[in-house]
Amino acid sequence: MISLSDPVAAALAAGRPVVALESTIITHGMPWPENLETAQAVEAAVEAEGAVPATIAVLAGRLHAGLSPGDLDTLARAKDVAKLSRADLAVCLARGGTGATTVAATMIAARHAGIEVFATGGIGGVHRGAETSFDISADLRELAQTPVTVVAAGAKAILDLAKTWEVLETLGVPVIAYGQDMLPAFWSATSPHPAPLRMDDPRTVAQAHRMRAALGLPGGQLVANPIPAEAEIPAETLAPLIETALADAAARGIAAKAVTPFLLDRLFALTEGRTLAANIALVLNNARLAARIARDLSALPPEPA
Ligand code: PSU
Ligand code: MN
Repeated sequence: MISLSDPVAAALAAGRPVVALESTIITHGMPWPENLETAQAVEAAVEAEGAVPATIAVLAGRLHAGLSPGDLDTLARAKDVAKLSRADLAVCLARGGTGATTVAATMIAARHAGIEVFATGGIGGVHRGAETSFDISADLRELAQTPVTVVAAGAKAILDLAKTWEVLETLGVPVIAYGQDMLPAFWSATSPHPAPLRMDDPRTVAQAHRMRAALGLPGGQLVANPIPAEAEIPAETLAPLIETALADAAARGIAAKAVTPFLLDRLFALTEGRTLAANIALVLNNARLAARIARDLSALPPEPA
C-alpha cells in the first residue's frame, strides 16, 4: 500500500524514531521557492534531532512515506496538484493520480506506515461562519480516530478558534499546550484560550500517546507548540488583515478546499511576506519537537500489536 524510502524503512524496522511530514503545506500552503526550501529545512531539522523524516504524498498512484530529493523538488514545482484529505486519498490512488496530503490524509498514511508522530504548521479547524457554511476541516475528525500525535502551532488564526477547540473537546481529542497555559494561535504565540492540558517535556507526550493505546482509545493527540517569540506576529496586527482576507474570500465566492489556501495566500500579500516567515519558523520549531517526542517514544516499550 505504501512505498517507504530506504531510510524510513530501515528506521521503522529497527524501532528508531521517524517523523511524518505533510505535503499540502508544500503545494498549497507556501509559494515557490520558499515551499521547497522549507520542506528541505524541515527534513534537516528532524534529522538534526536524531529522527528520520517521512514526507508523505501520492505520486503517480503510489502512496509514499519519505520522498527522494528529486520527488520533493518535482512536487514543490508542480502546479494544480490535488489536495487530498480523507475523502480523496483512495480515489487519487485508484486513478493513478498525484496529490499532496493534508493533515487528515497524512495521519492516515502515517498510521499505515507505523509512524506515530507527525509535524505540521497548523491543523485545519472550524471556519468562521461555520454556523452557516458548515465548513469544518476533516482534520478534526481524523484526530479523533487515527492514533498519531500531531505537533502543530495550534489551528490557523483565520479560523474560529473557540469553536475549533470546542469541537476537539467534544471529539475527545487531547489538546496539549506545550510549555505554557494558553493555547497558541499559529502566527501568535498565545491567545485568550486557556489550554485544556499542558505538558512541558516530550517524554510526557510520548507516555500519554502509549497510554491511549494501552486503554484502547482510538485517535491521536494534538500538541499545540507556540511559535518562537522572536518570530511571532501579534494577534492585534493580524486581526484586521484576517478580516480583509475573509471579506475577499466571501466576495470571490471561495468555498470548500480552496478556502484555506486562498486565505494563506491573501495574508502573505497583505503582510508583505511576514506571515510566510512566521509560518516557516513555526514549522521548523514543530519539526524539532516532534523529533524529540519520536525519540522518547522509541525508548518506550512499543505499542502492543
Ligand atoms: N499548515 C500550514 N499550511 C497549510 C496547512 C497546514 O502551515 O497549508 C494545510 C494542512 O494540510 C491542513 C489543511 O490539513 O491546510 C487544512 O485544509 P482544510 O481547512 O481545507 O481542511
Ligand atoms: Mn474546509
